Amino acid sequence: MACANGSEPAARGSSATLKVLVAGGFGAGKTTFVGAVSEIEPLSTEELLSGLSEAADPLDGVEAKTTTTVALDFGRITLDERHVLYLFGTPGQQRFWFLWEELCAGALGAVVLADTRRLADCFPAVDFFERRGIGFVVAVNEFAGGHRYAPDEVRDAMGLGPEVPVVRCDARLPSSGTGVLASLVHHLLHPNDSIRSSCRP
Ligand SMILES: Nc1nc2c(ncn2[C@@H]2O[C@H](COP(=O)(O)OP(=O)(O)OP(=O)(O)O)[C@@H](O)[C@H]2O)c(=O)[nH]1
Ligand SMILES: [Mg+2]
Repeated sequence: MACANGSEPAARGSSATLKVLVAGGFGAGKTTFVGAVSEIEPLSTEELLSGLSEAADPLDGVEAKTTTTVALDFGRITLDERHVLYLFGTPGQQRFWFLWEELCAGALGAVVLADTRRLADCFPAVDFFERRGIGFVVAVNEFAGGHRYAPDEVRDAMGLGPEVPVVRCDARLPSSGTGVLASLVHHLLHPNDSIRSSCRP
């Protein structure tokens, strides 16, 4: 398994760092997800949304949103005494997408958060990871008031292959986020499994 620096896991006695990206469309819940699962106070780079940015990234469905990530989110999970997982949340607004290239260096895999009220917003993240051969899972963040779709309905709407896990989550809940990460690890270890999960992590 590759590590954050692209090398093999460290030898017995030393530690290995693993890097996972949390991506998705504007306002899909990336910062919330990283903050919920991180064992440390997450690093976030939130700035107030301006009226000008709303022209480029409409707030339809996320009207309560007042800030946006302008660089990255960063969190950490210690898996055991030798393995530490670093989580990097990507910025959602299109004008910051150039940062994704830097953020994905050495990434093991990715979580693509989807908001079914604005499903197309996560297509660029799916394309980004597919083009780079980075394994990912799609986690449908179920917002209050949004229609609850079955994972296979989301898979079909997104044109995903059967091997890409689609799971449902609540980005605010640590247990739910951990379940999503477990799905990702399973997918990375068994990329050809035809997973058609309908379980909520
Ligand atoms: N009801 C509900 N609200 C959520 C959930 N996840 C996130 N939110 C709220 O949705 C808003 C957007 O969440 P963020 O975590 O900032 O989204 P983001 O994807 O990081 O946004 P950008 O960085 O601007 O692209 C916040 O007000 C969250 O509190 C969820 O699962 N359910
Ligand atoms: Mg954010």
